[in-house]
Amino acid sequence: MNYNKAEFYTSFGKFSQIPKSDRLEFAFSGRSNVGKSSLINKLLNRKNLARVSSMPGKTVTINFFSVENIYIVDLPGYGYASVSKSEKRQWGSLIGGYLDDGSRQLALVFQLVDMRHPPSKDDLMMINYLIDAEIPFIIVFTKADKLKPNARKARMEAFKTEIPCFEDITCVEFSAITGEGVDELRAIIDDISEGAEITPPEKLEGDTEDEEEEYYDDKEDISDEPKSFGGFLTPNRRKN
Ligand SMILES: Nc1nc2c(ncn2[C@@H]2O[C@H](COP(=O)(O)OP(=O)(O)OP(=O)(O)O)[C@@H](O)[C@H]2O)c(=O)[nH]1
Ligand SMILES: [Mg+2]
Repeated sequence: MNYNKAEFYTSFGKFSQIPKSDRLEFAFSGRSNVGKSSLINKLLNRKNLARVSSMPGKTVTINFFSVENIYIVDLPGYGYASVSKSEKRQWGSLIGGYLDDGSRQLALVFQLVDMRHPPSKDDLMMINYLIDAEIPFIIVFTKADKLKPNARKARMEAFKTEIPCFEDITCVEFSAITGEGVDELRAIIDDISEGAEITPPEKLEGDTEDEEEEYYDDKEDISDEPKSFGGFLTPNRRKN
């Protein structure tokens, strides 16, 4: 994938505004200020394509960036203390609507966690949600440049007990300053997007009875299986 070909596509403030999915989507989730926009800029080799906020929590929009045949999706950050109740509600229905929409071709969620601190309550809520909803995800530990080697080792050790199903989750250590981890993230996206079959949205609606039947047959085949793309499987709590 040529990440230099990225363009800002569009921004949505309401779930109902988001058009049907016509490409694989890779979404970046995490609390406000964790470094989502910085990571996306690094990934796409751009200084300020995804706006890095000086005022965290101010923008409650989902931002789509187009790269070749995929979308990179910058989700609004959560957990910002001075956000009003109505803004929190807006956030909840936007993110909830997006992640719950089974018709989207959501290939993978990158759940960002600040490497310097234990995961927040909201981080754990997101991780538990992703596990329970069987949405494939990996964890990206951000701001790796801010920790000295010993402190970093200690944090990585602590995450093993702080994060549920840790041993089953793929983790990448990342820094937007040094670029550590960016090749690994690109390789993950490349792997998934090269192997995936894209379903155009018209097909989902079923123009003919046969096509519709075929679509529902397909759905039945996978209904009992956790969602999986390119080898990333969400951890299955029930086996524990
Ligand atoms: N040292 C260091 N600073 C970082 C890194 N990533 C982000 N930052 C800084 O952290 C702050 C927040 O970064 P953003 O990328 O705007 O965070 P965000 O998750 O997009 O925040 P919201 O859009 O509010 O949800 C900025 O001041 C960045 O410069 C990193 O890897 N290392
Ligand atoms: Mg941001």
